[in-house]
Amino acid sequence: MLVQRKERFVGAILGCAFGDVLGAAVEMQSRQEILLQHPQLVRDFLPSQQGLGFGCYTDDTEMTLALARSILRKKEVDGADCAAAYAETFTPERGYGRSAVQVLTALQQGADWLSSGNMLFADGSFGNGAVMRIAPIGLLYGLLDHQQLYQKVKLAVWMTHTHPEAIDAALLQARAIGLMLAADELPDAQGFLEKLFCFVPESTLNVKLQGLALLLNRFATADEVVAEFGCGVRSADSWPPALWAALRFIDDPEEAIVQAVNLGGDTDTIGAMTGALVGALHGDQWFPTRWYEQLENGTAGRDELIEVAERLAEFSAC
Ligand code: F2R
Ligand code: MG
Ligand code: MG
Repeated sequence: MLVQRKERFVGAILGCAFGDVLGAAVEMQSRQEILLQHPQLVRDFLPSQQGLGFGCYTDDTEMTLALARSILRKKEVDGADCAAAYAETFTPERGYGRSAVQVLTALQQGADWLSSGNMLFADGSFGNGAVMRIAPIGLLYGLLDHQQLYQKVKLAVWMTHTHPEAIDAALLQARAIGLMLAADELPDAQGFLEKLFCFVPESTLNVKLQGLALLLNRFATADEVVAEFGCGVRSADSWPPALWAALRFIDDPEEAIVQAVNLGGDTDTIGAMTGALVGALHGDQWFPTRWYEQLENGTAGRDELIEVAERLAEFSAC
């Protein structure tokens, strides 16, 4: 498997956007509801349920793009600048979480990024808004040692997510993206999970990873994955299913994203996380034409996502 590095950066960023758009139209519908309406599974973009234009992405991709832009302008992960970038980019119509809306509005009004992450929840948000946007960190820094990667992740998410579960999920997704980017053959699922177990031995997410390993080992069905994790907005409920889809359908990136979205629940976000993982492995040669052509391409659309991904790849080579 000889996919070039730059193509993998593009694959991860566009993979995130494809999963986001594919899932957005059915976000928060259960798997049963989706299957009732789409017995052949959701495989094509659908009209938005939030009044966004056809093919438009949501907060998942918007925040990923904002994080990438911040890193490119500062040439490092700068917490204050990340917060400014999220606030500048914030488009409420793209469907943000309740706490995220409050925090980003406060940041626009000059709130301190070091304390903004505890505005709505005293213990911080455990929502998946940190892990959904972490692809740029995974691509650039995913193979750093634990402490170094933890610091980068924390700087990128602290202004919105201070809960340990949200930070650990983002840390694991960043590591997983780094491992996908570095792989020169299709990773074996159990070996891949072993590397993640070792990375966060103390995290509560390790229990989830062990459950995931058992499900993958016995080729469990999508229904069983939903029963095990729930697939809701909580980081621990949605990131393991995204990793499941990526590892279970590791040789078929399009199918991985389709299966991720059709789990139901937080579909755009599960799709975005799976898309970033499989894109970092497979690069940009697998994109379904219909997704590629229908992804929004105005300001901050497809072409800009590709350009930013390529600039990240160039930055990573410096
Ligand atoms: N929010 C959505 N989609 C539904 C909105 C659709 C749209 N507004 C419409 O107009 O129809 N999607 C996006 O939000 C998720 C990412 O959320 P994030 O950034 O983590 O936000 P937040 O607000 O921090 O957390 C989300 C919810 O989780 C619960 N929660 C979090 N921490 C909690 C805690 N410590 N205690 C109790 N509950 C907690 C709350 O219900 C939060 O609102 C992604 O799905 C993205 O696509
Ligand atoms: Mg979203
Ligand atoms: Mg979502």
